[in-house]
Amino acid sequence: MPEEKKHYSDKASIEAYENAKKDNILTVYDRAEDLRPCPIGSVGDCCKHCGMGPCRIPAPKKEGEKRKAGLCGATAETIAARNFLRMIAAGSASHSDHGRSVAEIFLAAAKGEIPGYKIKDEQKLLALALDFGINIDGKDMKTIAIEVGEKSIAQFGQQHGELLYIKKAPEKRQEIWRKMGVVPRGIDREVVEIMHRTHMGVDQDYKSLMKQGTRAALADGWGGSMLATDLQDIMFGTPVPVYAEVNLGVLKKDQVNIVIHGHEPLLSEMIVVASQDPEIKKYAVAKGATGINIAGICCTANEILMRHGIPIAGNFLQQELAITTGAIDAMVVDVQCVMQALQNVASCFHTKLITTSHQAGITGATAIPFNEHDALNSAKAILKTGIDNFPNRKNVAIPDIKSPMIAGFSHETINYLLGGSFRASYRPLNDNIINGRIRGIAGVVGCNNARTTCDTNHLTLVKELIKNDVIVLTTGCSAIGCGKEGLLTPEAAMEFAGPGLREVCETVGIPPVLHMGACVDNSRILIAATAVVKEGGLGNDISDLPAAGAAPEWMSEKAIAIGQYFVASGVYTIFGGSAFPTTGSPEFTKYLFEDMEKIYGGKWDYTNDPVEMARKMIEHIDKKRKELGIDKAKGRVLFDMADRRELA
Ligand code: NFS
Ligand code: SF4
Repeated sequence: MPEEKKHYSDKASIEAYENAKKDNILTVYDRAEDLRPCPIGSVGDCCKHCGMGPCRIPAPKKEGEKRKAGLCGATAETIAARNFLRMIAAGSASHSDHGRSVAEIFLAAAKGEIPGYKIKDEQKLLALALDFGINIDGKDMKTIAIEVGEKSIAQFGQQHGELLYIKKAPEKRQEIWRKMGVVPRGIDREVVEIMHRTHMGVDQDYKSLMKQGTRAALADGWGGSMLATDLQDIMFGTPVPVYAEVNLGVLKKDQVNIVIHGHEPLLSEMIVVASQDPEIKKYAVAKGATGINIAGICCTANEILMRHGIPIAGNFLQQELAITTGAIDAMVVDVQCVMQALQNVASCFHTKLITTSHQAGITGATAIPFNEHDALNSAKAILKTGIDNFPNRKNVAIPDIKSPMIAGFSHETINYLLGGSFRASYRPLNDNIINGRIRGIAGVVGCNNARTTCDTNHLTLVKELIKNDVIVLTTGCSAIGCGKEGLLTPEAAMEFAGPGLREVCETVGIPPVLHMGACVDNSRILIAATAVVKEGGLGNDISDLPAAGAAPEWMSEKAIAIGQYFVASGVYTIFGGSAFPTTGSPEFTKYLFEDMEKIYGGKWDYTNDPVEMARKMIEHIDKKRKELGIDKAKGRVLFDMADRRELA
């Protein structure tokens, strides 16, 4: 048995977890103690793609012993690669199906078929129309929006040619993809082709398999995810910096607490609107509450945080704990990362678990299917269910702990903040990278994993990076973890950042860790990286940048899809968590961890030690600085007055 590790690192969760324990309520870490991961499956050595298996083929214990193959003869490499591809398929499908839902609502909204949704960011609509090659001359907004909506939906079912977004990548990147034959045709097609090629007895060569894995992952990052982000921004507004609070302490004792959990902002946007309706507020007061408090969990939380400053109750491993406070009157879920254990925990309290997606049936939960044609009333019905439940509360124990944070760093906002309103640009960022005040850029993203202490890998890594003058872009549950720790404030620069990064943060007034949104918003990081390339002076491809990516506590299949599209976009990408899902096959793993770099300029890596992870990322950043010839500029460079004027 490994030594007992701490489960949570933040005080609110520790308190809530101990309370739950006292009441004999078991949550994810208790189950983790009871159920060990399979050592064979966790490293990719098990195939169950046909009825002759599952075939489990761990590496032989004795040296010189021949390794077994599956009944069909599938080797360890093929089995590990097929498993890896199916994770990419599931991850890409999840992000992209989210994107599809958004696109469908977008088109209906553009046509004026669904009241409640409209175009908020016309500027971004026009920019996207141009990206899509739509002629906008003399057309009104409605016509343009309809054309953008139709083109967007067509991206999913397109059978030939290239995804439209591919053209947003640096030229050199596009050439690499074309040369390798991995430019996605249509989003759905690439996912389906993975399922076909990983069926028993089809693709039997890991290099060939990984080509398709890459193509589907690119269809996610430069397809489904990017569409989701852009269309959401156009409908709900492109995020700008916003102040909010995070952690279980955002729940309120005297108000109706409605917690929104999952991933799609389509309904939650409406819930936010509905919660401000005077009639609904009155209804809550009539039931004895002083108001309605909306809070979020996971990526839906990030979506409504970014656009409205709605507080966040917690990240992935806090979902059950939030209910154990006894203060949640309704937890409203849609899709992805919603633990099946929630209903069990909810049944120990008064909490109503409400499932709103026709895609997510949840045994025991209340189903209130979201009807986009009558979105506001759907939202009101959900709120009323929560309000009606408020008087049923019993014991309430909310940890009085929360942290302030600034979120809302879209690519457009960063551009504006750095360059100023007269000439928005990444120039100052590039200059500060070149002169060495900023050593490099890191994307730290992704999940929490109950096989590690919640948030610890993220926080240790992020602190190491900013201490070494690496600016951090963050999304997903990682961003929420950083928020809890106070890293998403400008003050964090004073406390944790190295001298160069601190100076830039102070001058511009930004945190050293920038919250860029939900996991689909990793596409914002791709666009930001491309903007840095296009600004000039740092090479001509993403792979030239002093940049690296990490998912220090990965757990979901979506994380694997994200990892692969970052690698294929030229980024050194390192994962942490209890295991990496291919290490059972050393040859295939070497392909991912070494050979990929020769093809794409980016590669995978893995360590569960966050300090080591930081070291490796910084080493990569320094290598890139050297290749760019900007390694000499390092060291402390003070701002002179001209610099300050330039930045301010
Ligand atoms: Ni990303 Fe967001 Fe969190 Fe992981 Fe799940 S919520 S989409 S998958 S656990 S970061
Ligand atoms: Fe075993 Fe091959 Fe069937 Fe997989 S496909 S379960 S390796 S026989």
